[in-house]
Amino acid sequence: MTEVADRRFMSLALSLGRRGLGRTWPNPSVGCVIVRDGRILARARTADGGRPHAEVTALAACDAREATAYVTLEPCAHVGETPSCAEELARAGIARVVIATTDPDPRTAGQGIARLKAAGVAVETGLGGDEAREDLAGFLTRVTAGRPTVTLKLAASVDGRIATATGESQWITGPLARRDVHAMRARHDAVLVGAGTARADDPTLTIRDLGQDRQPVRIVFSRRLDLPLPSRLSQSVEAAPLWICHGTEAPAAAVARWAEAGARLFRCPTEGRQIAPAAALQALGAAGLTRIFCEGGGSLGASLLGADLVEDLICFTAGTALGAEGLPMIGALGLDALADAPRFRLAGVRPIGPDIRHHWRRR
Ligand code: AOF
Ligand code: ZN
Repeated sequence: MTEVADRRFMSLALSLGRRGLGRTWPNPSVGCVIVRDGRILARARTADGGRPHAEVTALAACDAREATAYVTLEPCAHVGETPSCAEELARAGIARVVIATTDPDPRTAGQGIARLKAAGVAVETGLGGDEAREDLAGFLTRVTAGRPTVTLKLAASVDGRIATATGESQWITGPLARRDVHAMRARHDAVLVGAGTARADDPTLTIRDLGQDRQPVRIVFSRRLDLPLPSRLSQSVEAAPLWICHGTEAPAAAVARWAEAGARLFRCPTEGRQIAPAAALQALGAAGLTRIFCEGGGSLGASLLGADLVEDLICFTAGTALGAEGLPMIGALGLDALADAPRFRLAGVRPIGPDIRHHWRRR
């Protein structure tokens, strides 16, 4: 097989895997393509909810004897509710496996590769590795650091304001940007807002108009759990799960009321006037989340940025100016030196209707 063909099939596996982002947590969304004599026999990604694994689905769809399997993550070595993918690949008679990146899950961590090799399968690792690690960053971070990755979405005027001094903030960016935001929500496991945003906007935080059959979890950080009840969030718990991270000082009565309303509650330590963001993310990682999409507001954004917990920044800019009296899109960071400012590198820039979208990635 030529290198060009290897790259082409791995790139197909990567794009299959990307289609499952936001749909497979707590598991990674893995892509798998099975090829013989340059012809694709089967292709699959990890199923919604995380099982069956990509390899199992692909193997079930073809006779894979003497074929090559392209997988974006090392096939698993453990027997769980699905069989070990490494063993299933070997048993199916696969001759060669091309792996983009290894799986740090301690149940696999190299043992998937070892099992394949022990069974006489040729194994190559690393093709498409950078791209795979980018796509699978949420899962890899959950396994190696115990927390999900965070994408922080901002939308503001050219002078970085999200509202006038009176708090008027609706429709700064246009309808196409809003649609784009909904598509981004769909590629994350959960959507997160702070208590201020939940109170001011009374949002639903569901995905609409995209034919979406699977809703991300909705999360609110509210230190005192003083959120209005009922609200659009509480009235839509049937449509999408609602999780609330609250501080230790939240009144027991409020905790009970929200549990009654169908929310899942996480008691978190506080740091000043905020929920301690690192501790809250650890709790959410333990609950299985791998990718969180944070939509503000400014204090929550600042708290996540200040703790260096933002992997990706998506910033929409609208062609308007709101002036120094407008509300800034990021709250106080308490910085003295420029050297301490969080740094991002540009990963993409695109006009979205009348607005601009910048994608920044952590350095
Ligand atoms: C694969 N192919 O498509 C995925 C894998 O709970 P389980 O038994 O489903 O195992 C989850 C682990 O399997 C997960 O932590 C990760 O290491 C691996 N995910 N592996 O071979 C797949 N999604
Ligand atoms: Zn597996």
